[in-house]
Amino acid sequence: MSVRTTSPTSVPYVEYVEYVEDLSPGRGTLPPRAWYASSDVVSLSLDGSWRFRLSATADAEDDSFAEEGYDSGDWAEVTVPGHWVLQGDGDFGAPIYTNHLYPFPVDPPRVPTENPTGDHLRFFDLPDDWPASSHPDAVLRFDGVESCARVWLNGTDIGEFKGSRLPHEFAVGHLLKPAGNVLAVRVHQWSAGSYLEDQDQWWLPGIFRDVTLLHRPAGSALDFFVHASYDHREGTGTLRVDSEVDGRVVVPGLDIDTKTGQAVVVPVRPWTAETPHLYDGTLVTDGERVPLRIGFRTVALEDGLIKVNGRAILFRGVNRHEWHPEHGRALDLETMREDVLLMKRHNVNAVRTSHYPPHPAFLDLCDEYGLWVVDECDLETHGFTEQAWRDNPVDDDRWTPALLDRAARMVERDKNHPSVVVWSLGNEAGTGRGLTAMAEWIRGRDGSRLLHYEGDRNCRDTDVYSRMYADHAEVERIGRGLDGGPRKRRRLPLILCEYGHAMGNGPGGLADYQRIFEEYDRIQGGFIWEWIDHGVKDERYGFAYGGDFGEELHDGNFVCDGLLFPDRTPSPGLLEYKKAIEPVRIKGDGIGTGVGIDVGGTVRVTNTYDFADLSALAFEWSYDVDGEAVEAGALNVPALAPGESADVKLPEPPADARGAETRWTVRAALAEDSAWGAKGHLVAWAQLPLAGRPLVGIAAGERPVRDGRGGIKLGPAVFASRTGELTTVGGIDVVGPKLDVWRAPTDNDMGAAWQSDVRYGVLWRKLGLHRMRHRLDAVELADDALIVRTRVAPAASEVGLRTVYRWTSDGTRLRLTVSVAPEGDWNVPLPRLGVRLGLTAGDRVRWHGGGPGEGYPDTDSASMLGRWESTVDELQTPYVRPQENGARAAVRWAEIGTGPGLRALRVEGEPEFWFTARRWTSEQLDAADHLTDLTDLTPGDTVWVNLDHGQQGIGSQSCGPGVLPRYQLWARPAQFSFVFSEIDG
Ligand code: IPT
Repeated sequence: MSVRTTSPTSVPYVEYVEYVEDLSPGRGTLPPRAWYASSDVVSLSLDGSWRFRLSATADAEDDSFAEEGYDSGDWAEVTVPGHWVLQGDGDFGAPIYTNHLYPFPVDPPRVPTENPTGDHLRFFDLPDDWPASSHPDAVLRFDGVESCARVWLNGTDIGEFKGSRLPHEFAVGHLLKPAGNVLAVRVHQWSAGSYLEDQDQWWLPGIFRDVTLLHRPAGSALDFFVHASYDHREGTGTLRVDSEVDGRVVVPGLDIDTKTGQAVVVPVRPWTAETPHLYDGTLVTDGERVPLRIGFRTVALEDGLIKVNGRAILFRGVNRHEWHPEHGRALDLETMREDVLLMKRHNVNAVRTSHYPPHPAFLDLCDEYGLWVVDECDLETHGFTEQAWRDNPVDDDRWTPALLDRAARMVERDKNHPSVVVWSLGNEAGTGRGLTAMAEWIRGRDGSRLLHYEGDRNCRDTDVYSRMYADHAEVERIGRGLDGGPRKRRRLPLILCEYGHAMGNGPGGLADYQRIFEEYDRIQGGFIWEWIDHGVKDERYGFAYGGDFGEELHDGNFVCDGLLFPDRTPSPGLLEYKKAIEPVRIKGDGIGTGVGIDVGGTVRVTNTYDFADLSALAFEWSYDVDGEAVEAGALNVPALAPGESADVKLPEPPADARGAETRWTVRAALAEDSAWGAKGHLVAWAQLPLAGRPLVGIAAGERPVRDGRGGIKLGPAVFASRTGELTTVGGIDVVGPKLDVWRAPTDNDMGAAWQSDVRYGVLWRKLGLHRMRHRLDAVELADDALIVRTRVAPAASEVGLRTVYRWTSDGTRLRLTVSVAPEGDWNVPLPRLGVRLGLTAGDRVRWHGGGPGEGYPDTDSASMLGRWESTVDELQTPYVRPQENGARAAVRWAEIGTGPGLRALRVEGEPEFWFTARRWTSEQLDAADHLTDLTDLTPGDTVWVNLDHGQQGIGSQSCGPGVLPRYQLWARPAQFSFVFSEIDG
């Protein structure tokens, strides 16, 4: 073993681990090529259980384990694909979460001495059908190893590689034996490559994608490039398959049988994300038949727009990290399919593979089901922002070979996917010559797709102007072309490669973005950040996030910012997004005038797909009285072409609903089962108000009287005479109600620490809105009302809310009118404004209002008016870090009681209100860090109910703009009423 000095700091270093800090992408690997499976290539999956030994440093053990005959008897086992830190019950270290900080000293390319190193061993025999003659041509493929691996087969050192989420292949035929093969892989958590992989995610070392041995017969295809373009004027496709090895290309469905390298022009059905038509074909070489799935489409930048097949497209996208709560980034095919199906079912049409090429099978699914893909390279050097980007590898020529290697591995692997329409150089890597070199190489290799990189603000190397988290006003300005900027950029379309930060409750304002996207041609949509919460399943917490593994540096729950909860349950954010981006717009002729629709009017239906007509959808109307559909029928909507609208007549409304609130609900659903959704799956909908809700009005006949036992009686209610607080309504015990302005701040309320703009969640706590004091000024018994006067205010401040509760009754019902008059200089909006009351029992809720899920002022598009039912527990939205959640919007009335058909408290609102009920207080919710903090509470019997006149919007400030002014809840004089009664369900 030789020891030498590798750095000016004179650290003696062991040569056999020198490659770890070497800038080169690797040694011994084959040139990158297309990823494909062919029926003639016998393959042997080496996935499964591997022998495993963990060392604390890269040089703790020598490489004798790779030798044949080594006794690994006392080694542990890990599952491949997998990350060792998520296995071994804590014996194999733990995950680390940082957003952009490198969890090691920044001294590129050096990495810490503490460098967890996993030695992996796999023993295998060749299968019986393995063609002996093929040994010379066998290939060993690694689809993903984080972050650096050295490989030995049967004792021979075959090389090493970096580039975690990229494939690496070795020619191994000469080393294979029919039986008793030993594959040894040494994986280092940290390497020079780690500097290029500073994505906002868990650091998860391991062999996390498949390991496969492929035999390659003589005359196999090796590599090929399918060029399949579409001429929308002629309706023809041009197919040319370039193959490293000459052969024929056969596409029976198109009567094509031609030589590789030769172009054929035939009439075809094009591929689009909405109409993912694929033709099955075969590339036939002497030794191999490779199945092809060919999608004809042409991507171009034309008239300053991204066009596919001659038409501008609108991205309704998401950023997808690979995530599974137990397996990290080791995803199985079913999980990938679930992602694709969930996207399709929620009207998502595009995915940015943030921030690395995904498992290749995911792209097959995108081809098959139809999603536009921005395929992003495995590159991020975000941590260099901490030193003003000094020494950034992308601006240092020594790193360029590694960058080019990454670009090539992505492009070569994924070039045959019709779904991939844009290549992205990476994410948050600053700027530099290395990026330009990547862009130039990619353009030279594949001129058929566009190039993206958000960090290239001047669009020097890119084809689209890309931004992240730009606020609505700025996007609108760019839409109008008022953003200035370099000349090249002014001629380019804008996409938001990230927007709508889905951390915790939210994001808010999505529908407002969508309106802008649809209004301005130049804005071609965006990608929500992000698809799924990266919560780690954990016995202690339910789902763990940054800091839960004792990391010395971490970014907390910033890793839980997805539209799906870690277990892939859609969050309200995804439902909101689905509604905001629905591909059909349905509007009433009276919309905007407050009436929604003229009686017997028409609805205007607009097809906002880019390619599909509406023939796949069936429309239905229902006529709803007090939230219940009393009649429904089919609505005949023509199969409108993209962009077309039609006015469609609704039937005569049934006349017998006088005195009730009525509305039309129009739904567009799948007419037949499709590849991704069942017949009846709801795609788009609208509600059109007809007759408004009659006032609840009760005659205030009753007079409050002291009952001589310390109470005041008013109709069905009893109040505490000293405080004027309601204690019972009929037979129902009540605590409160009292004015309440506090909510457990959401991640979006709190905002991101680095943001310079006002963060209201921080100011709320500073002002003390979580510790409001209620001063009682008077309890007055008037002729027909009980009046309680108070002032609600936080300590140490002059601001306050004069609050008067006025109670009246008609004998059976009880009406509360709350009047609020702000005092002092309120320089923050209120979190909420309403009353909170406690009920000693109650587990079921029925309501007429928005549902079935939660809705806040800027997240209520998906909230459908109707009659809904739920348990109190099901009203809770399980945000991984607990925070305000679960409000039902626009509630007309709600009933909360015990068991179906049992006694319940009914609340009618005037006007409509936000309804929230939970088994813990807002203070307990606020104090909780994990869901288990709530479920572990000794459950009190009290159900806390918030009836809110107002709620502050949600916004997206956890990494983006705050709440739009129109959704802010500023303290203003307000008055609102509730009518309480006891009902026997
Ligand atoms: C942006 C990153 O690109 C993404 O990876 C993620 O970190 C996201 O933010 C926040 O969740 S970078 C942003 C700080 C501008």
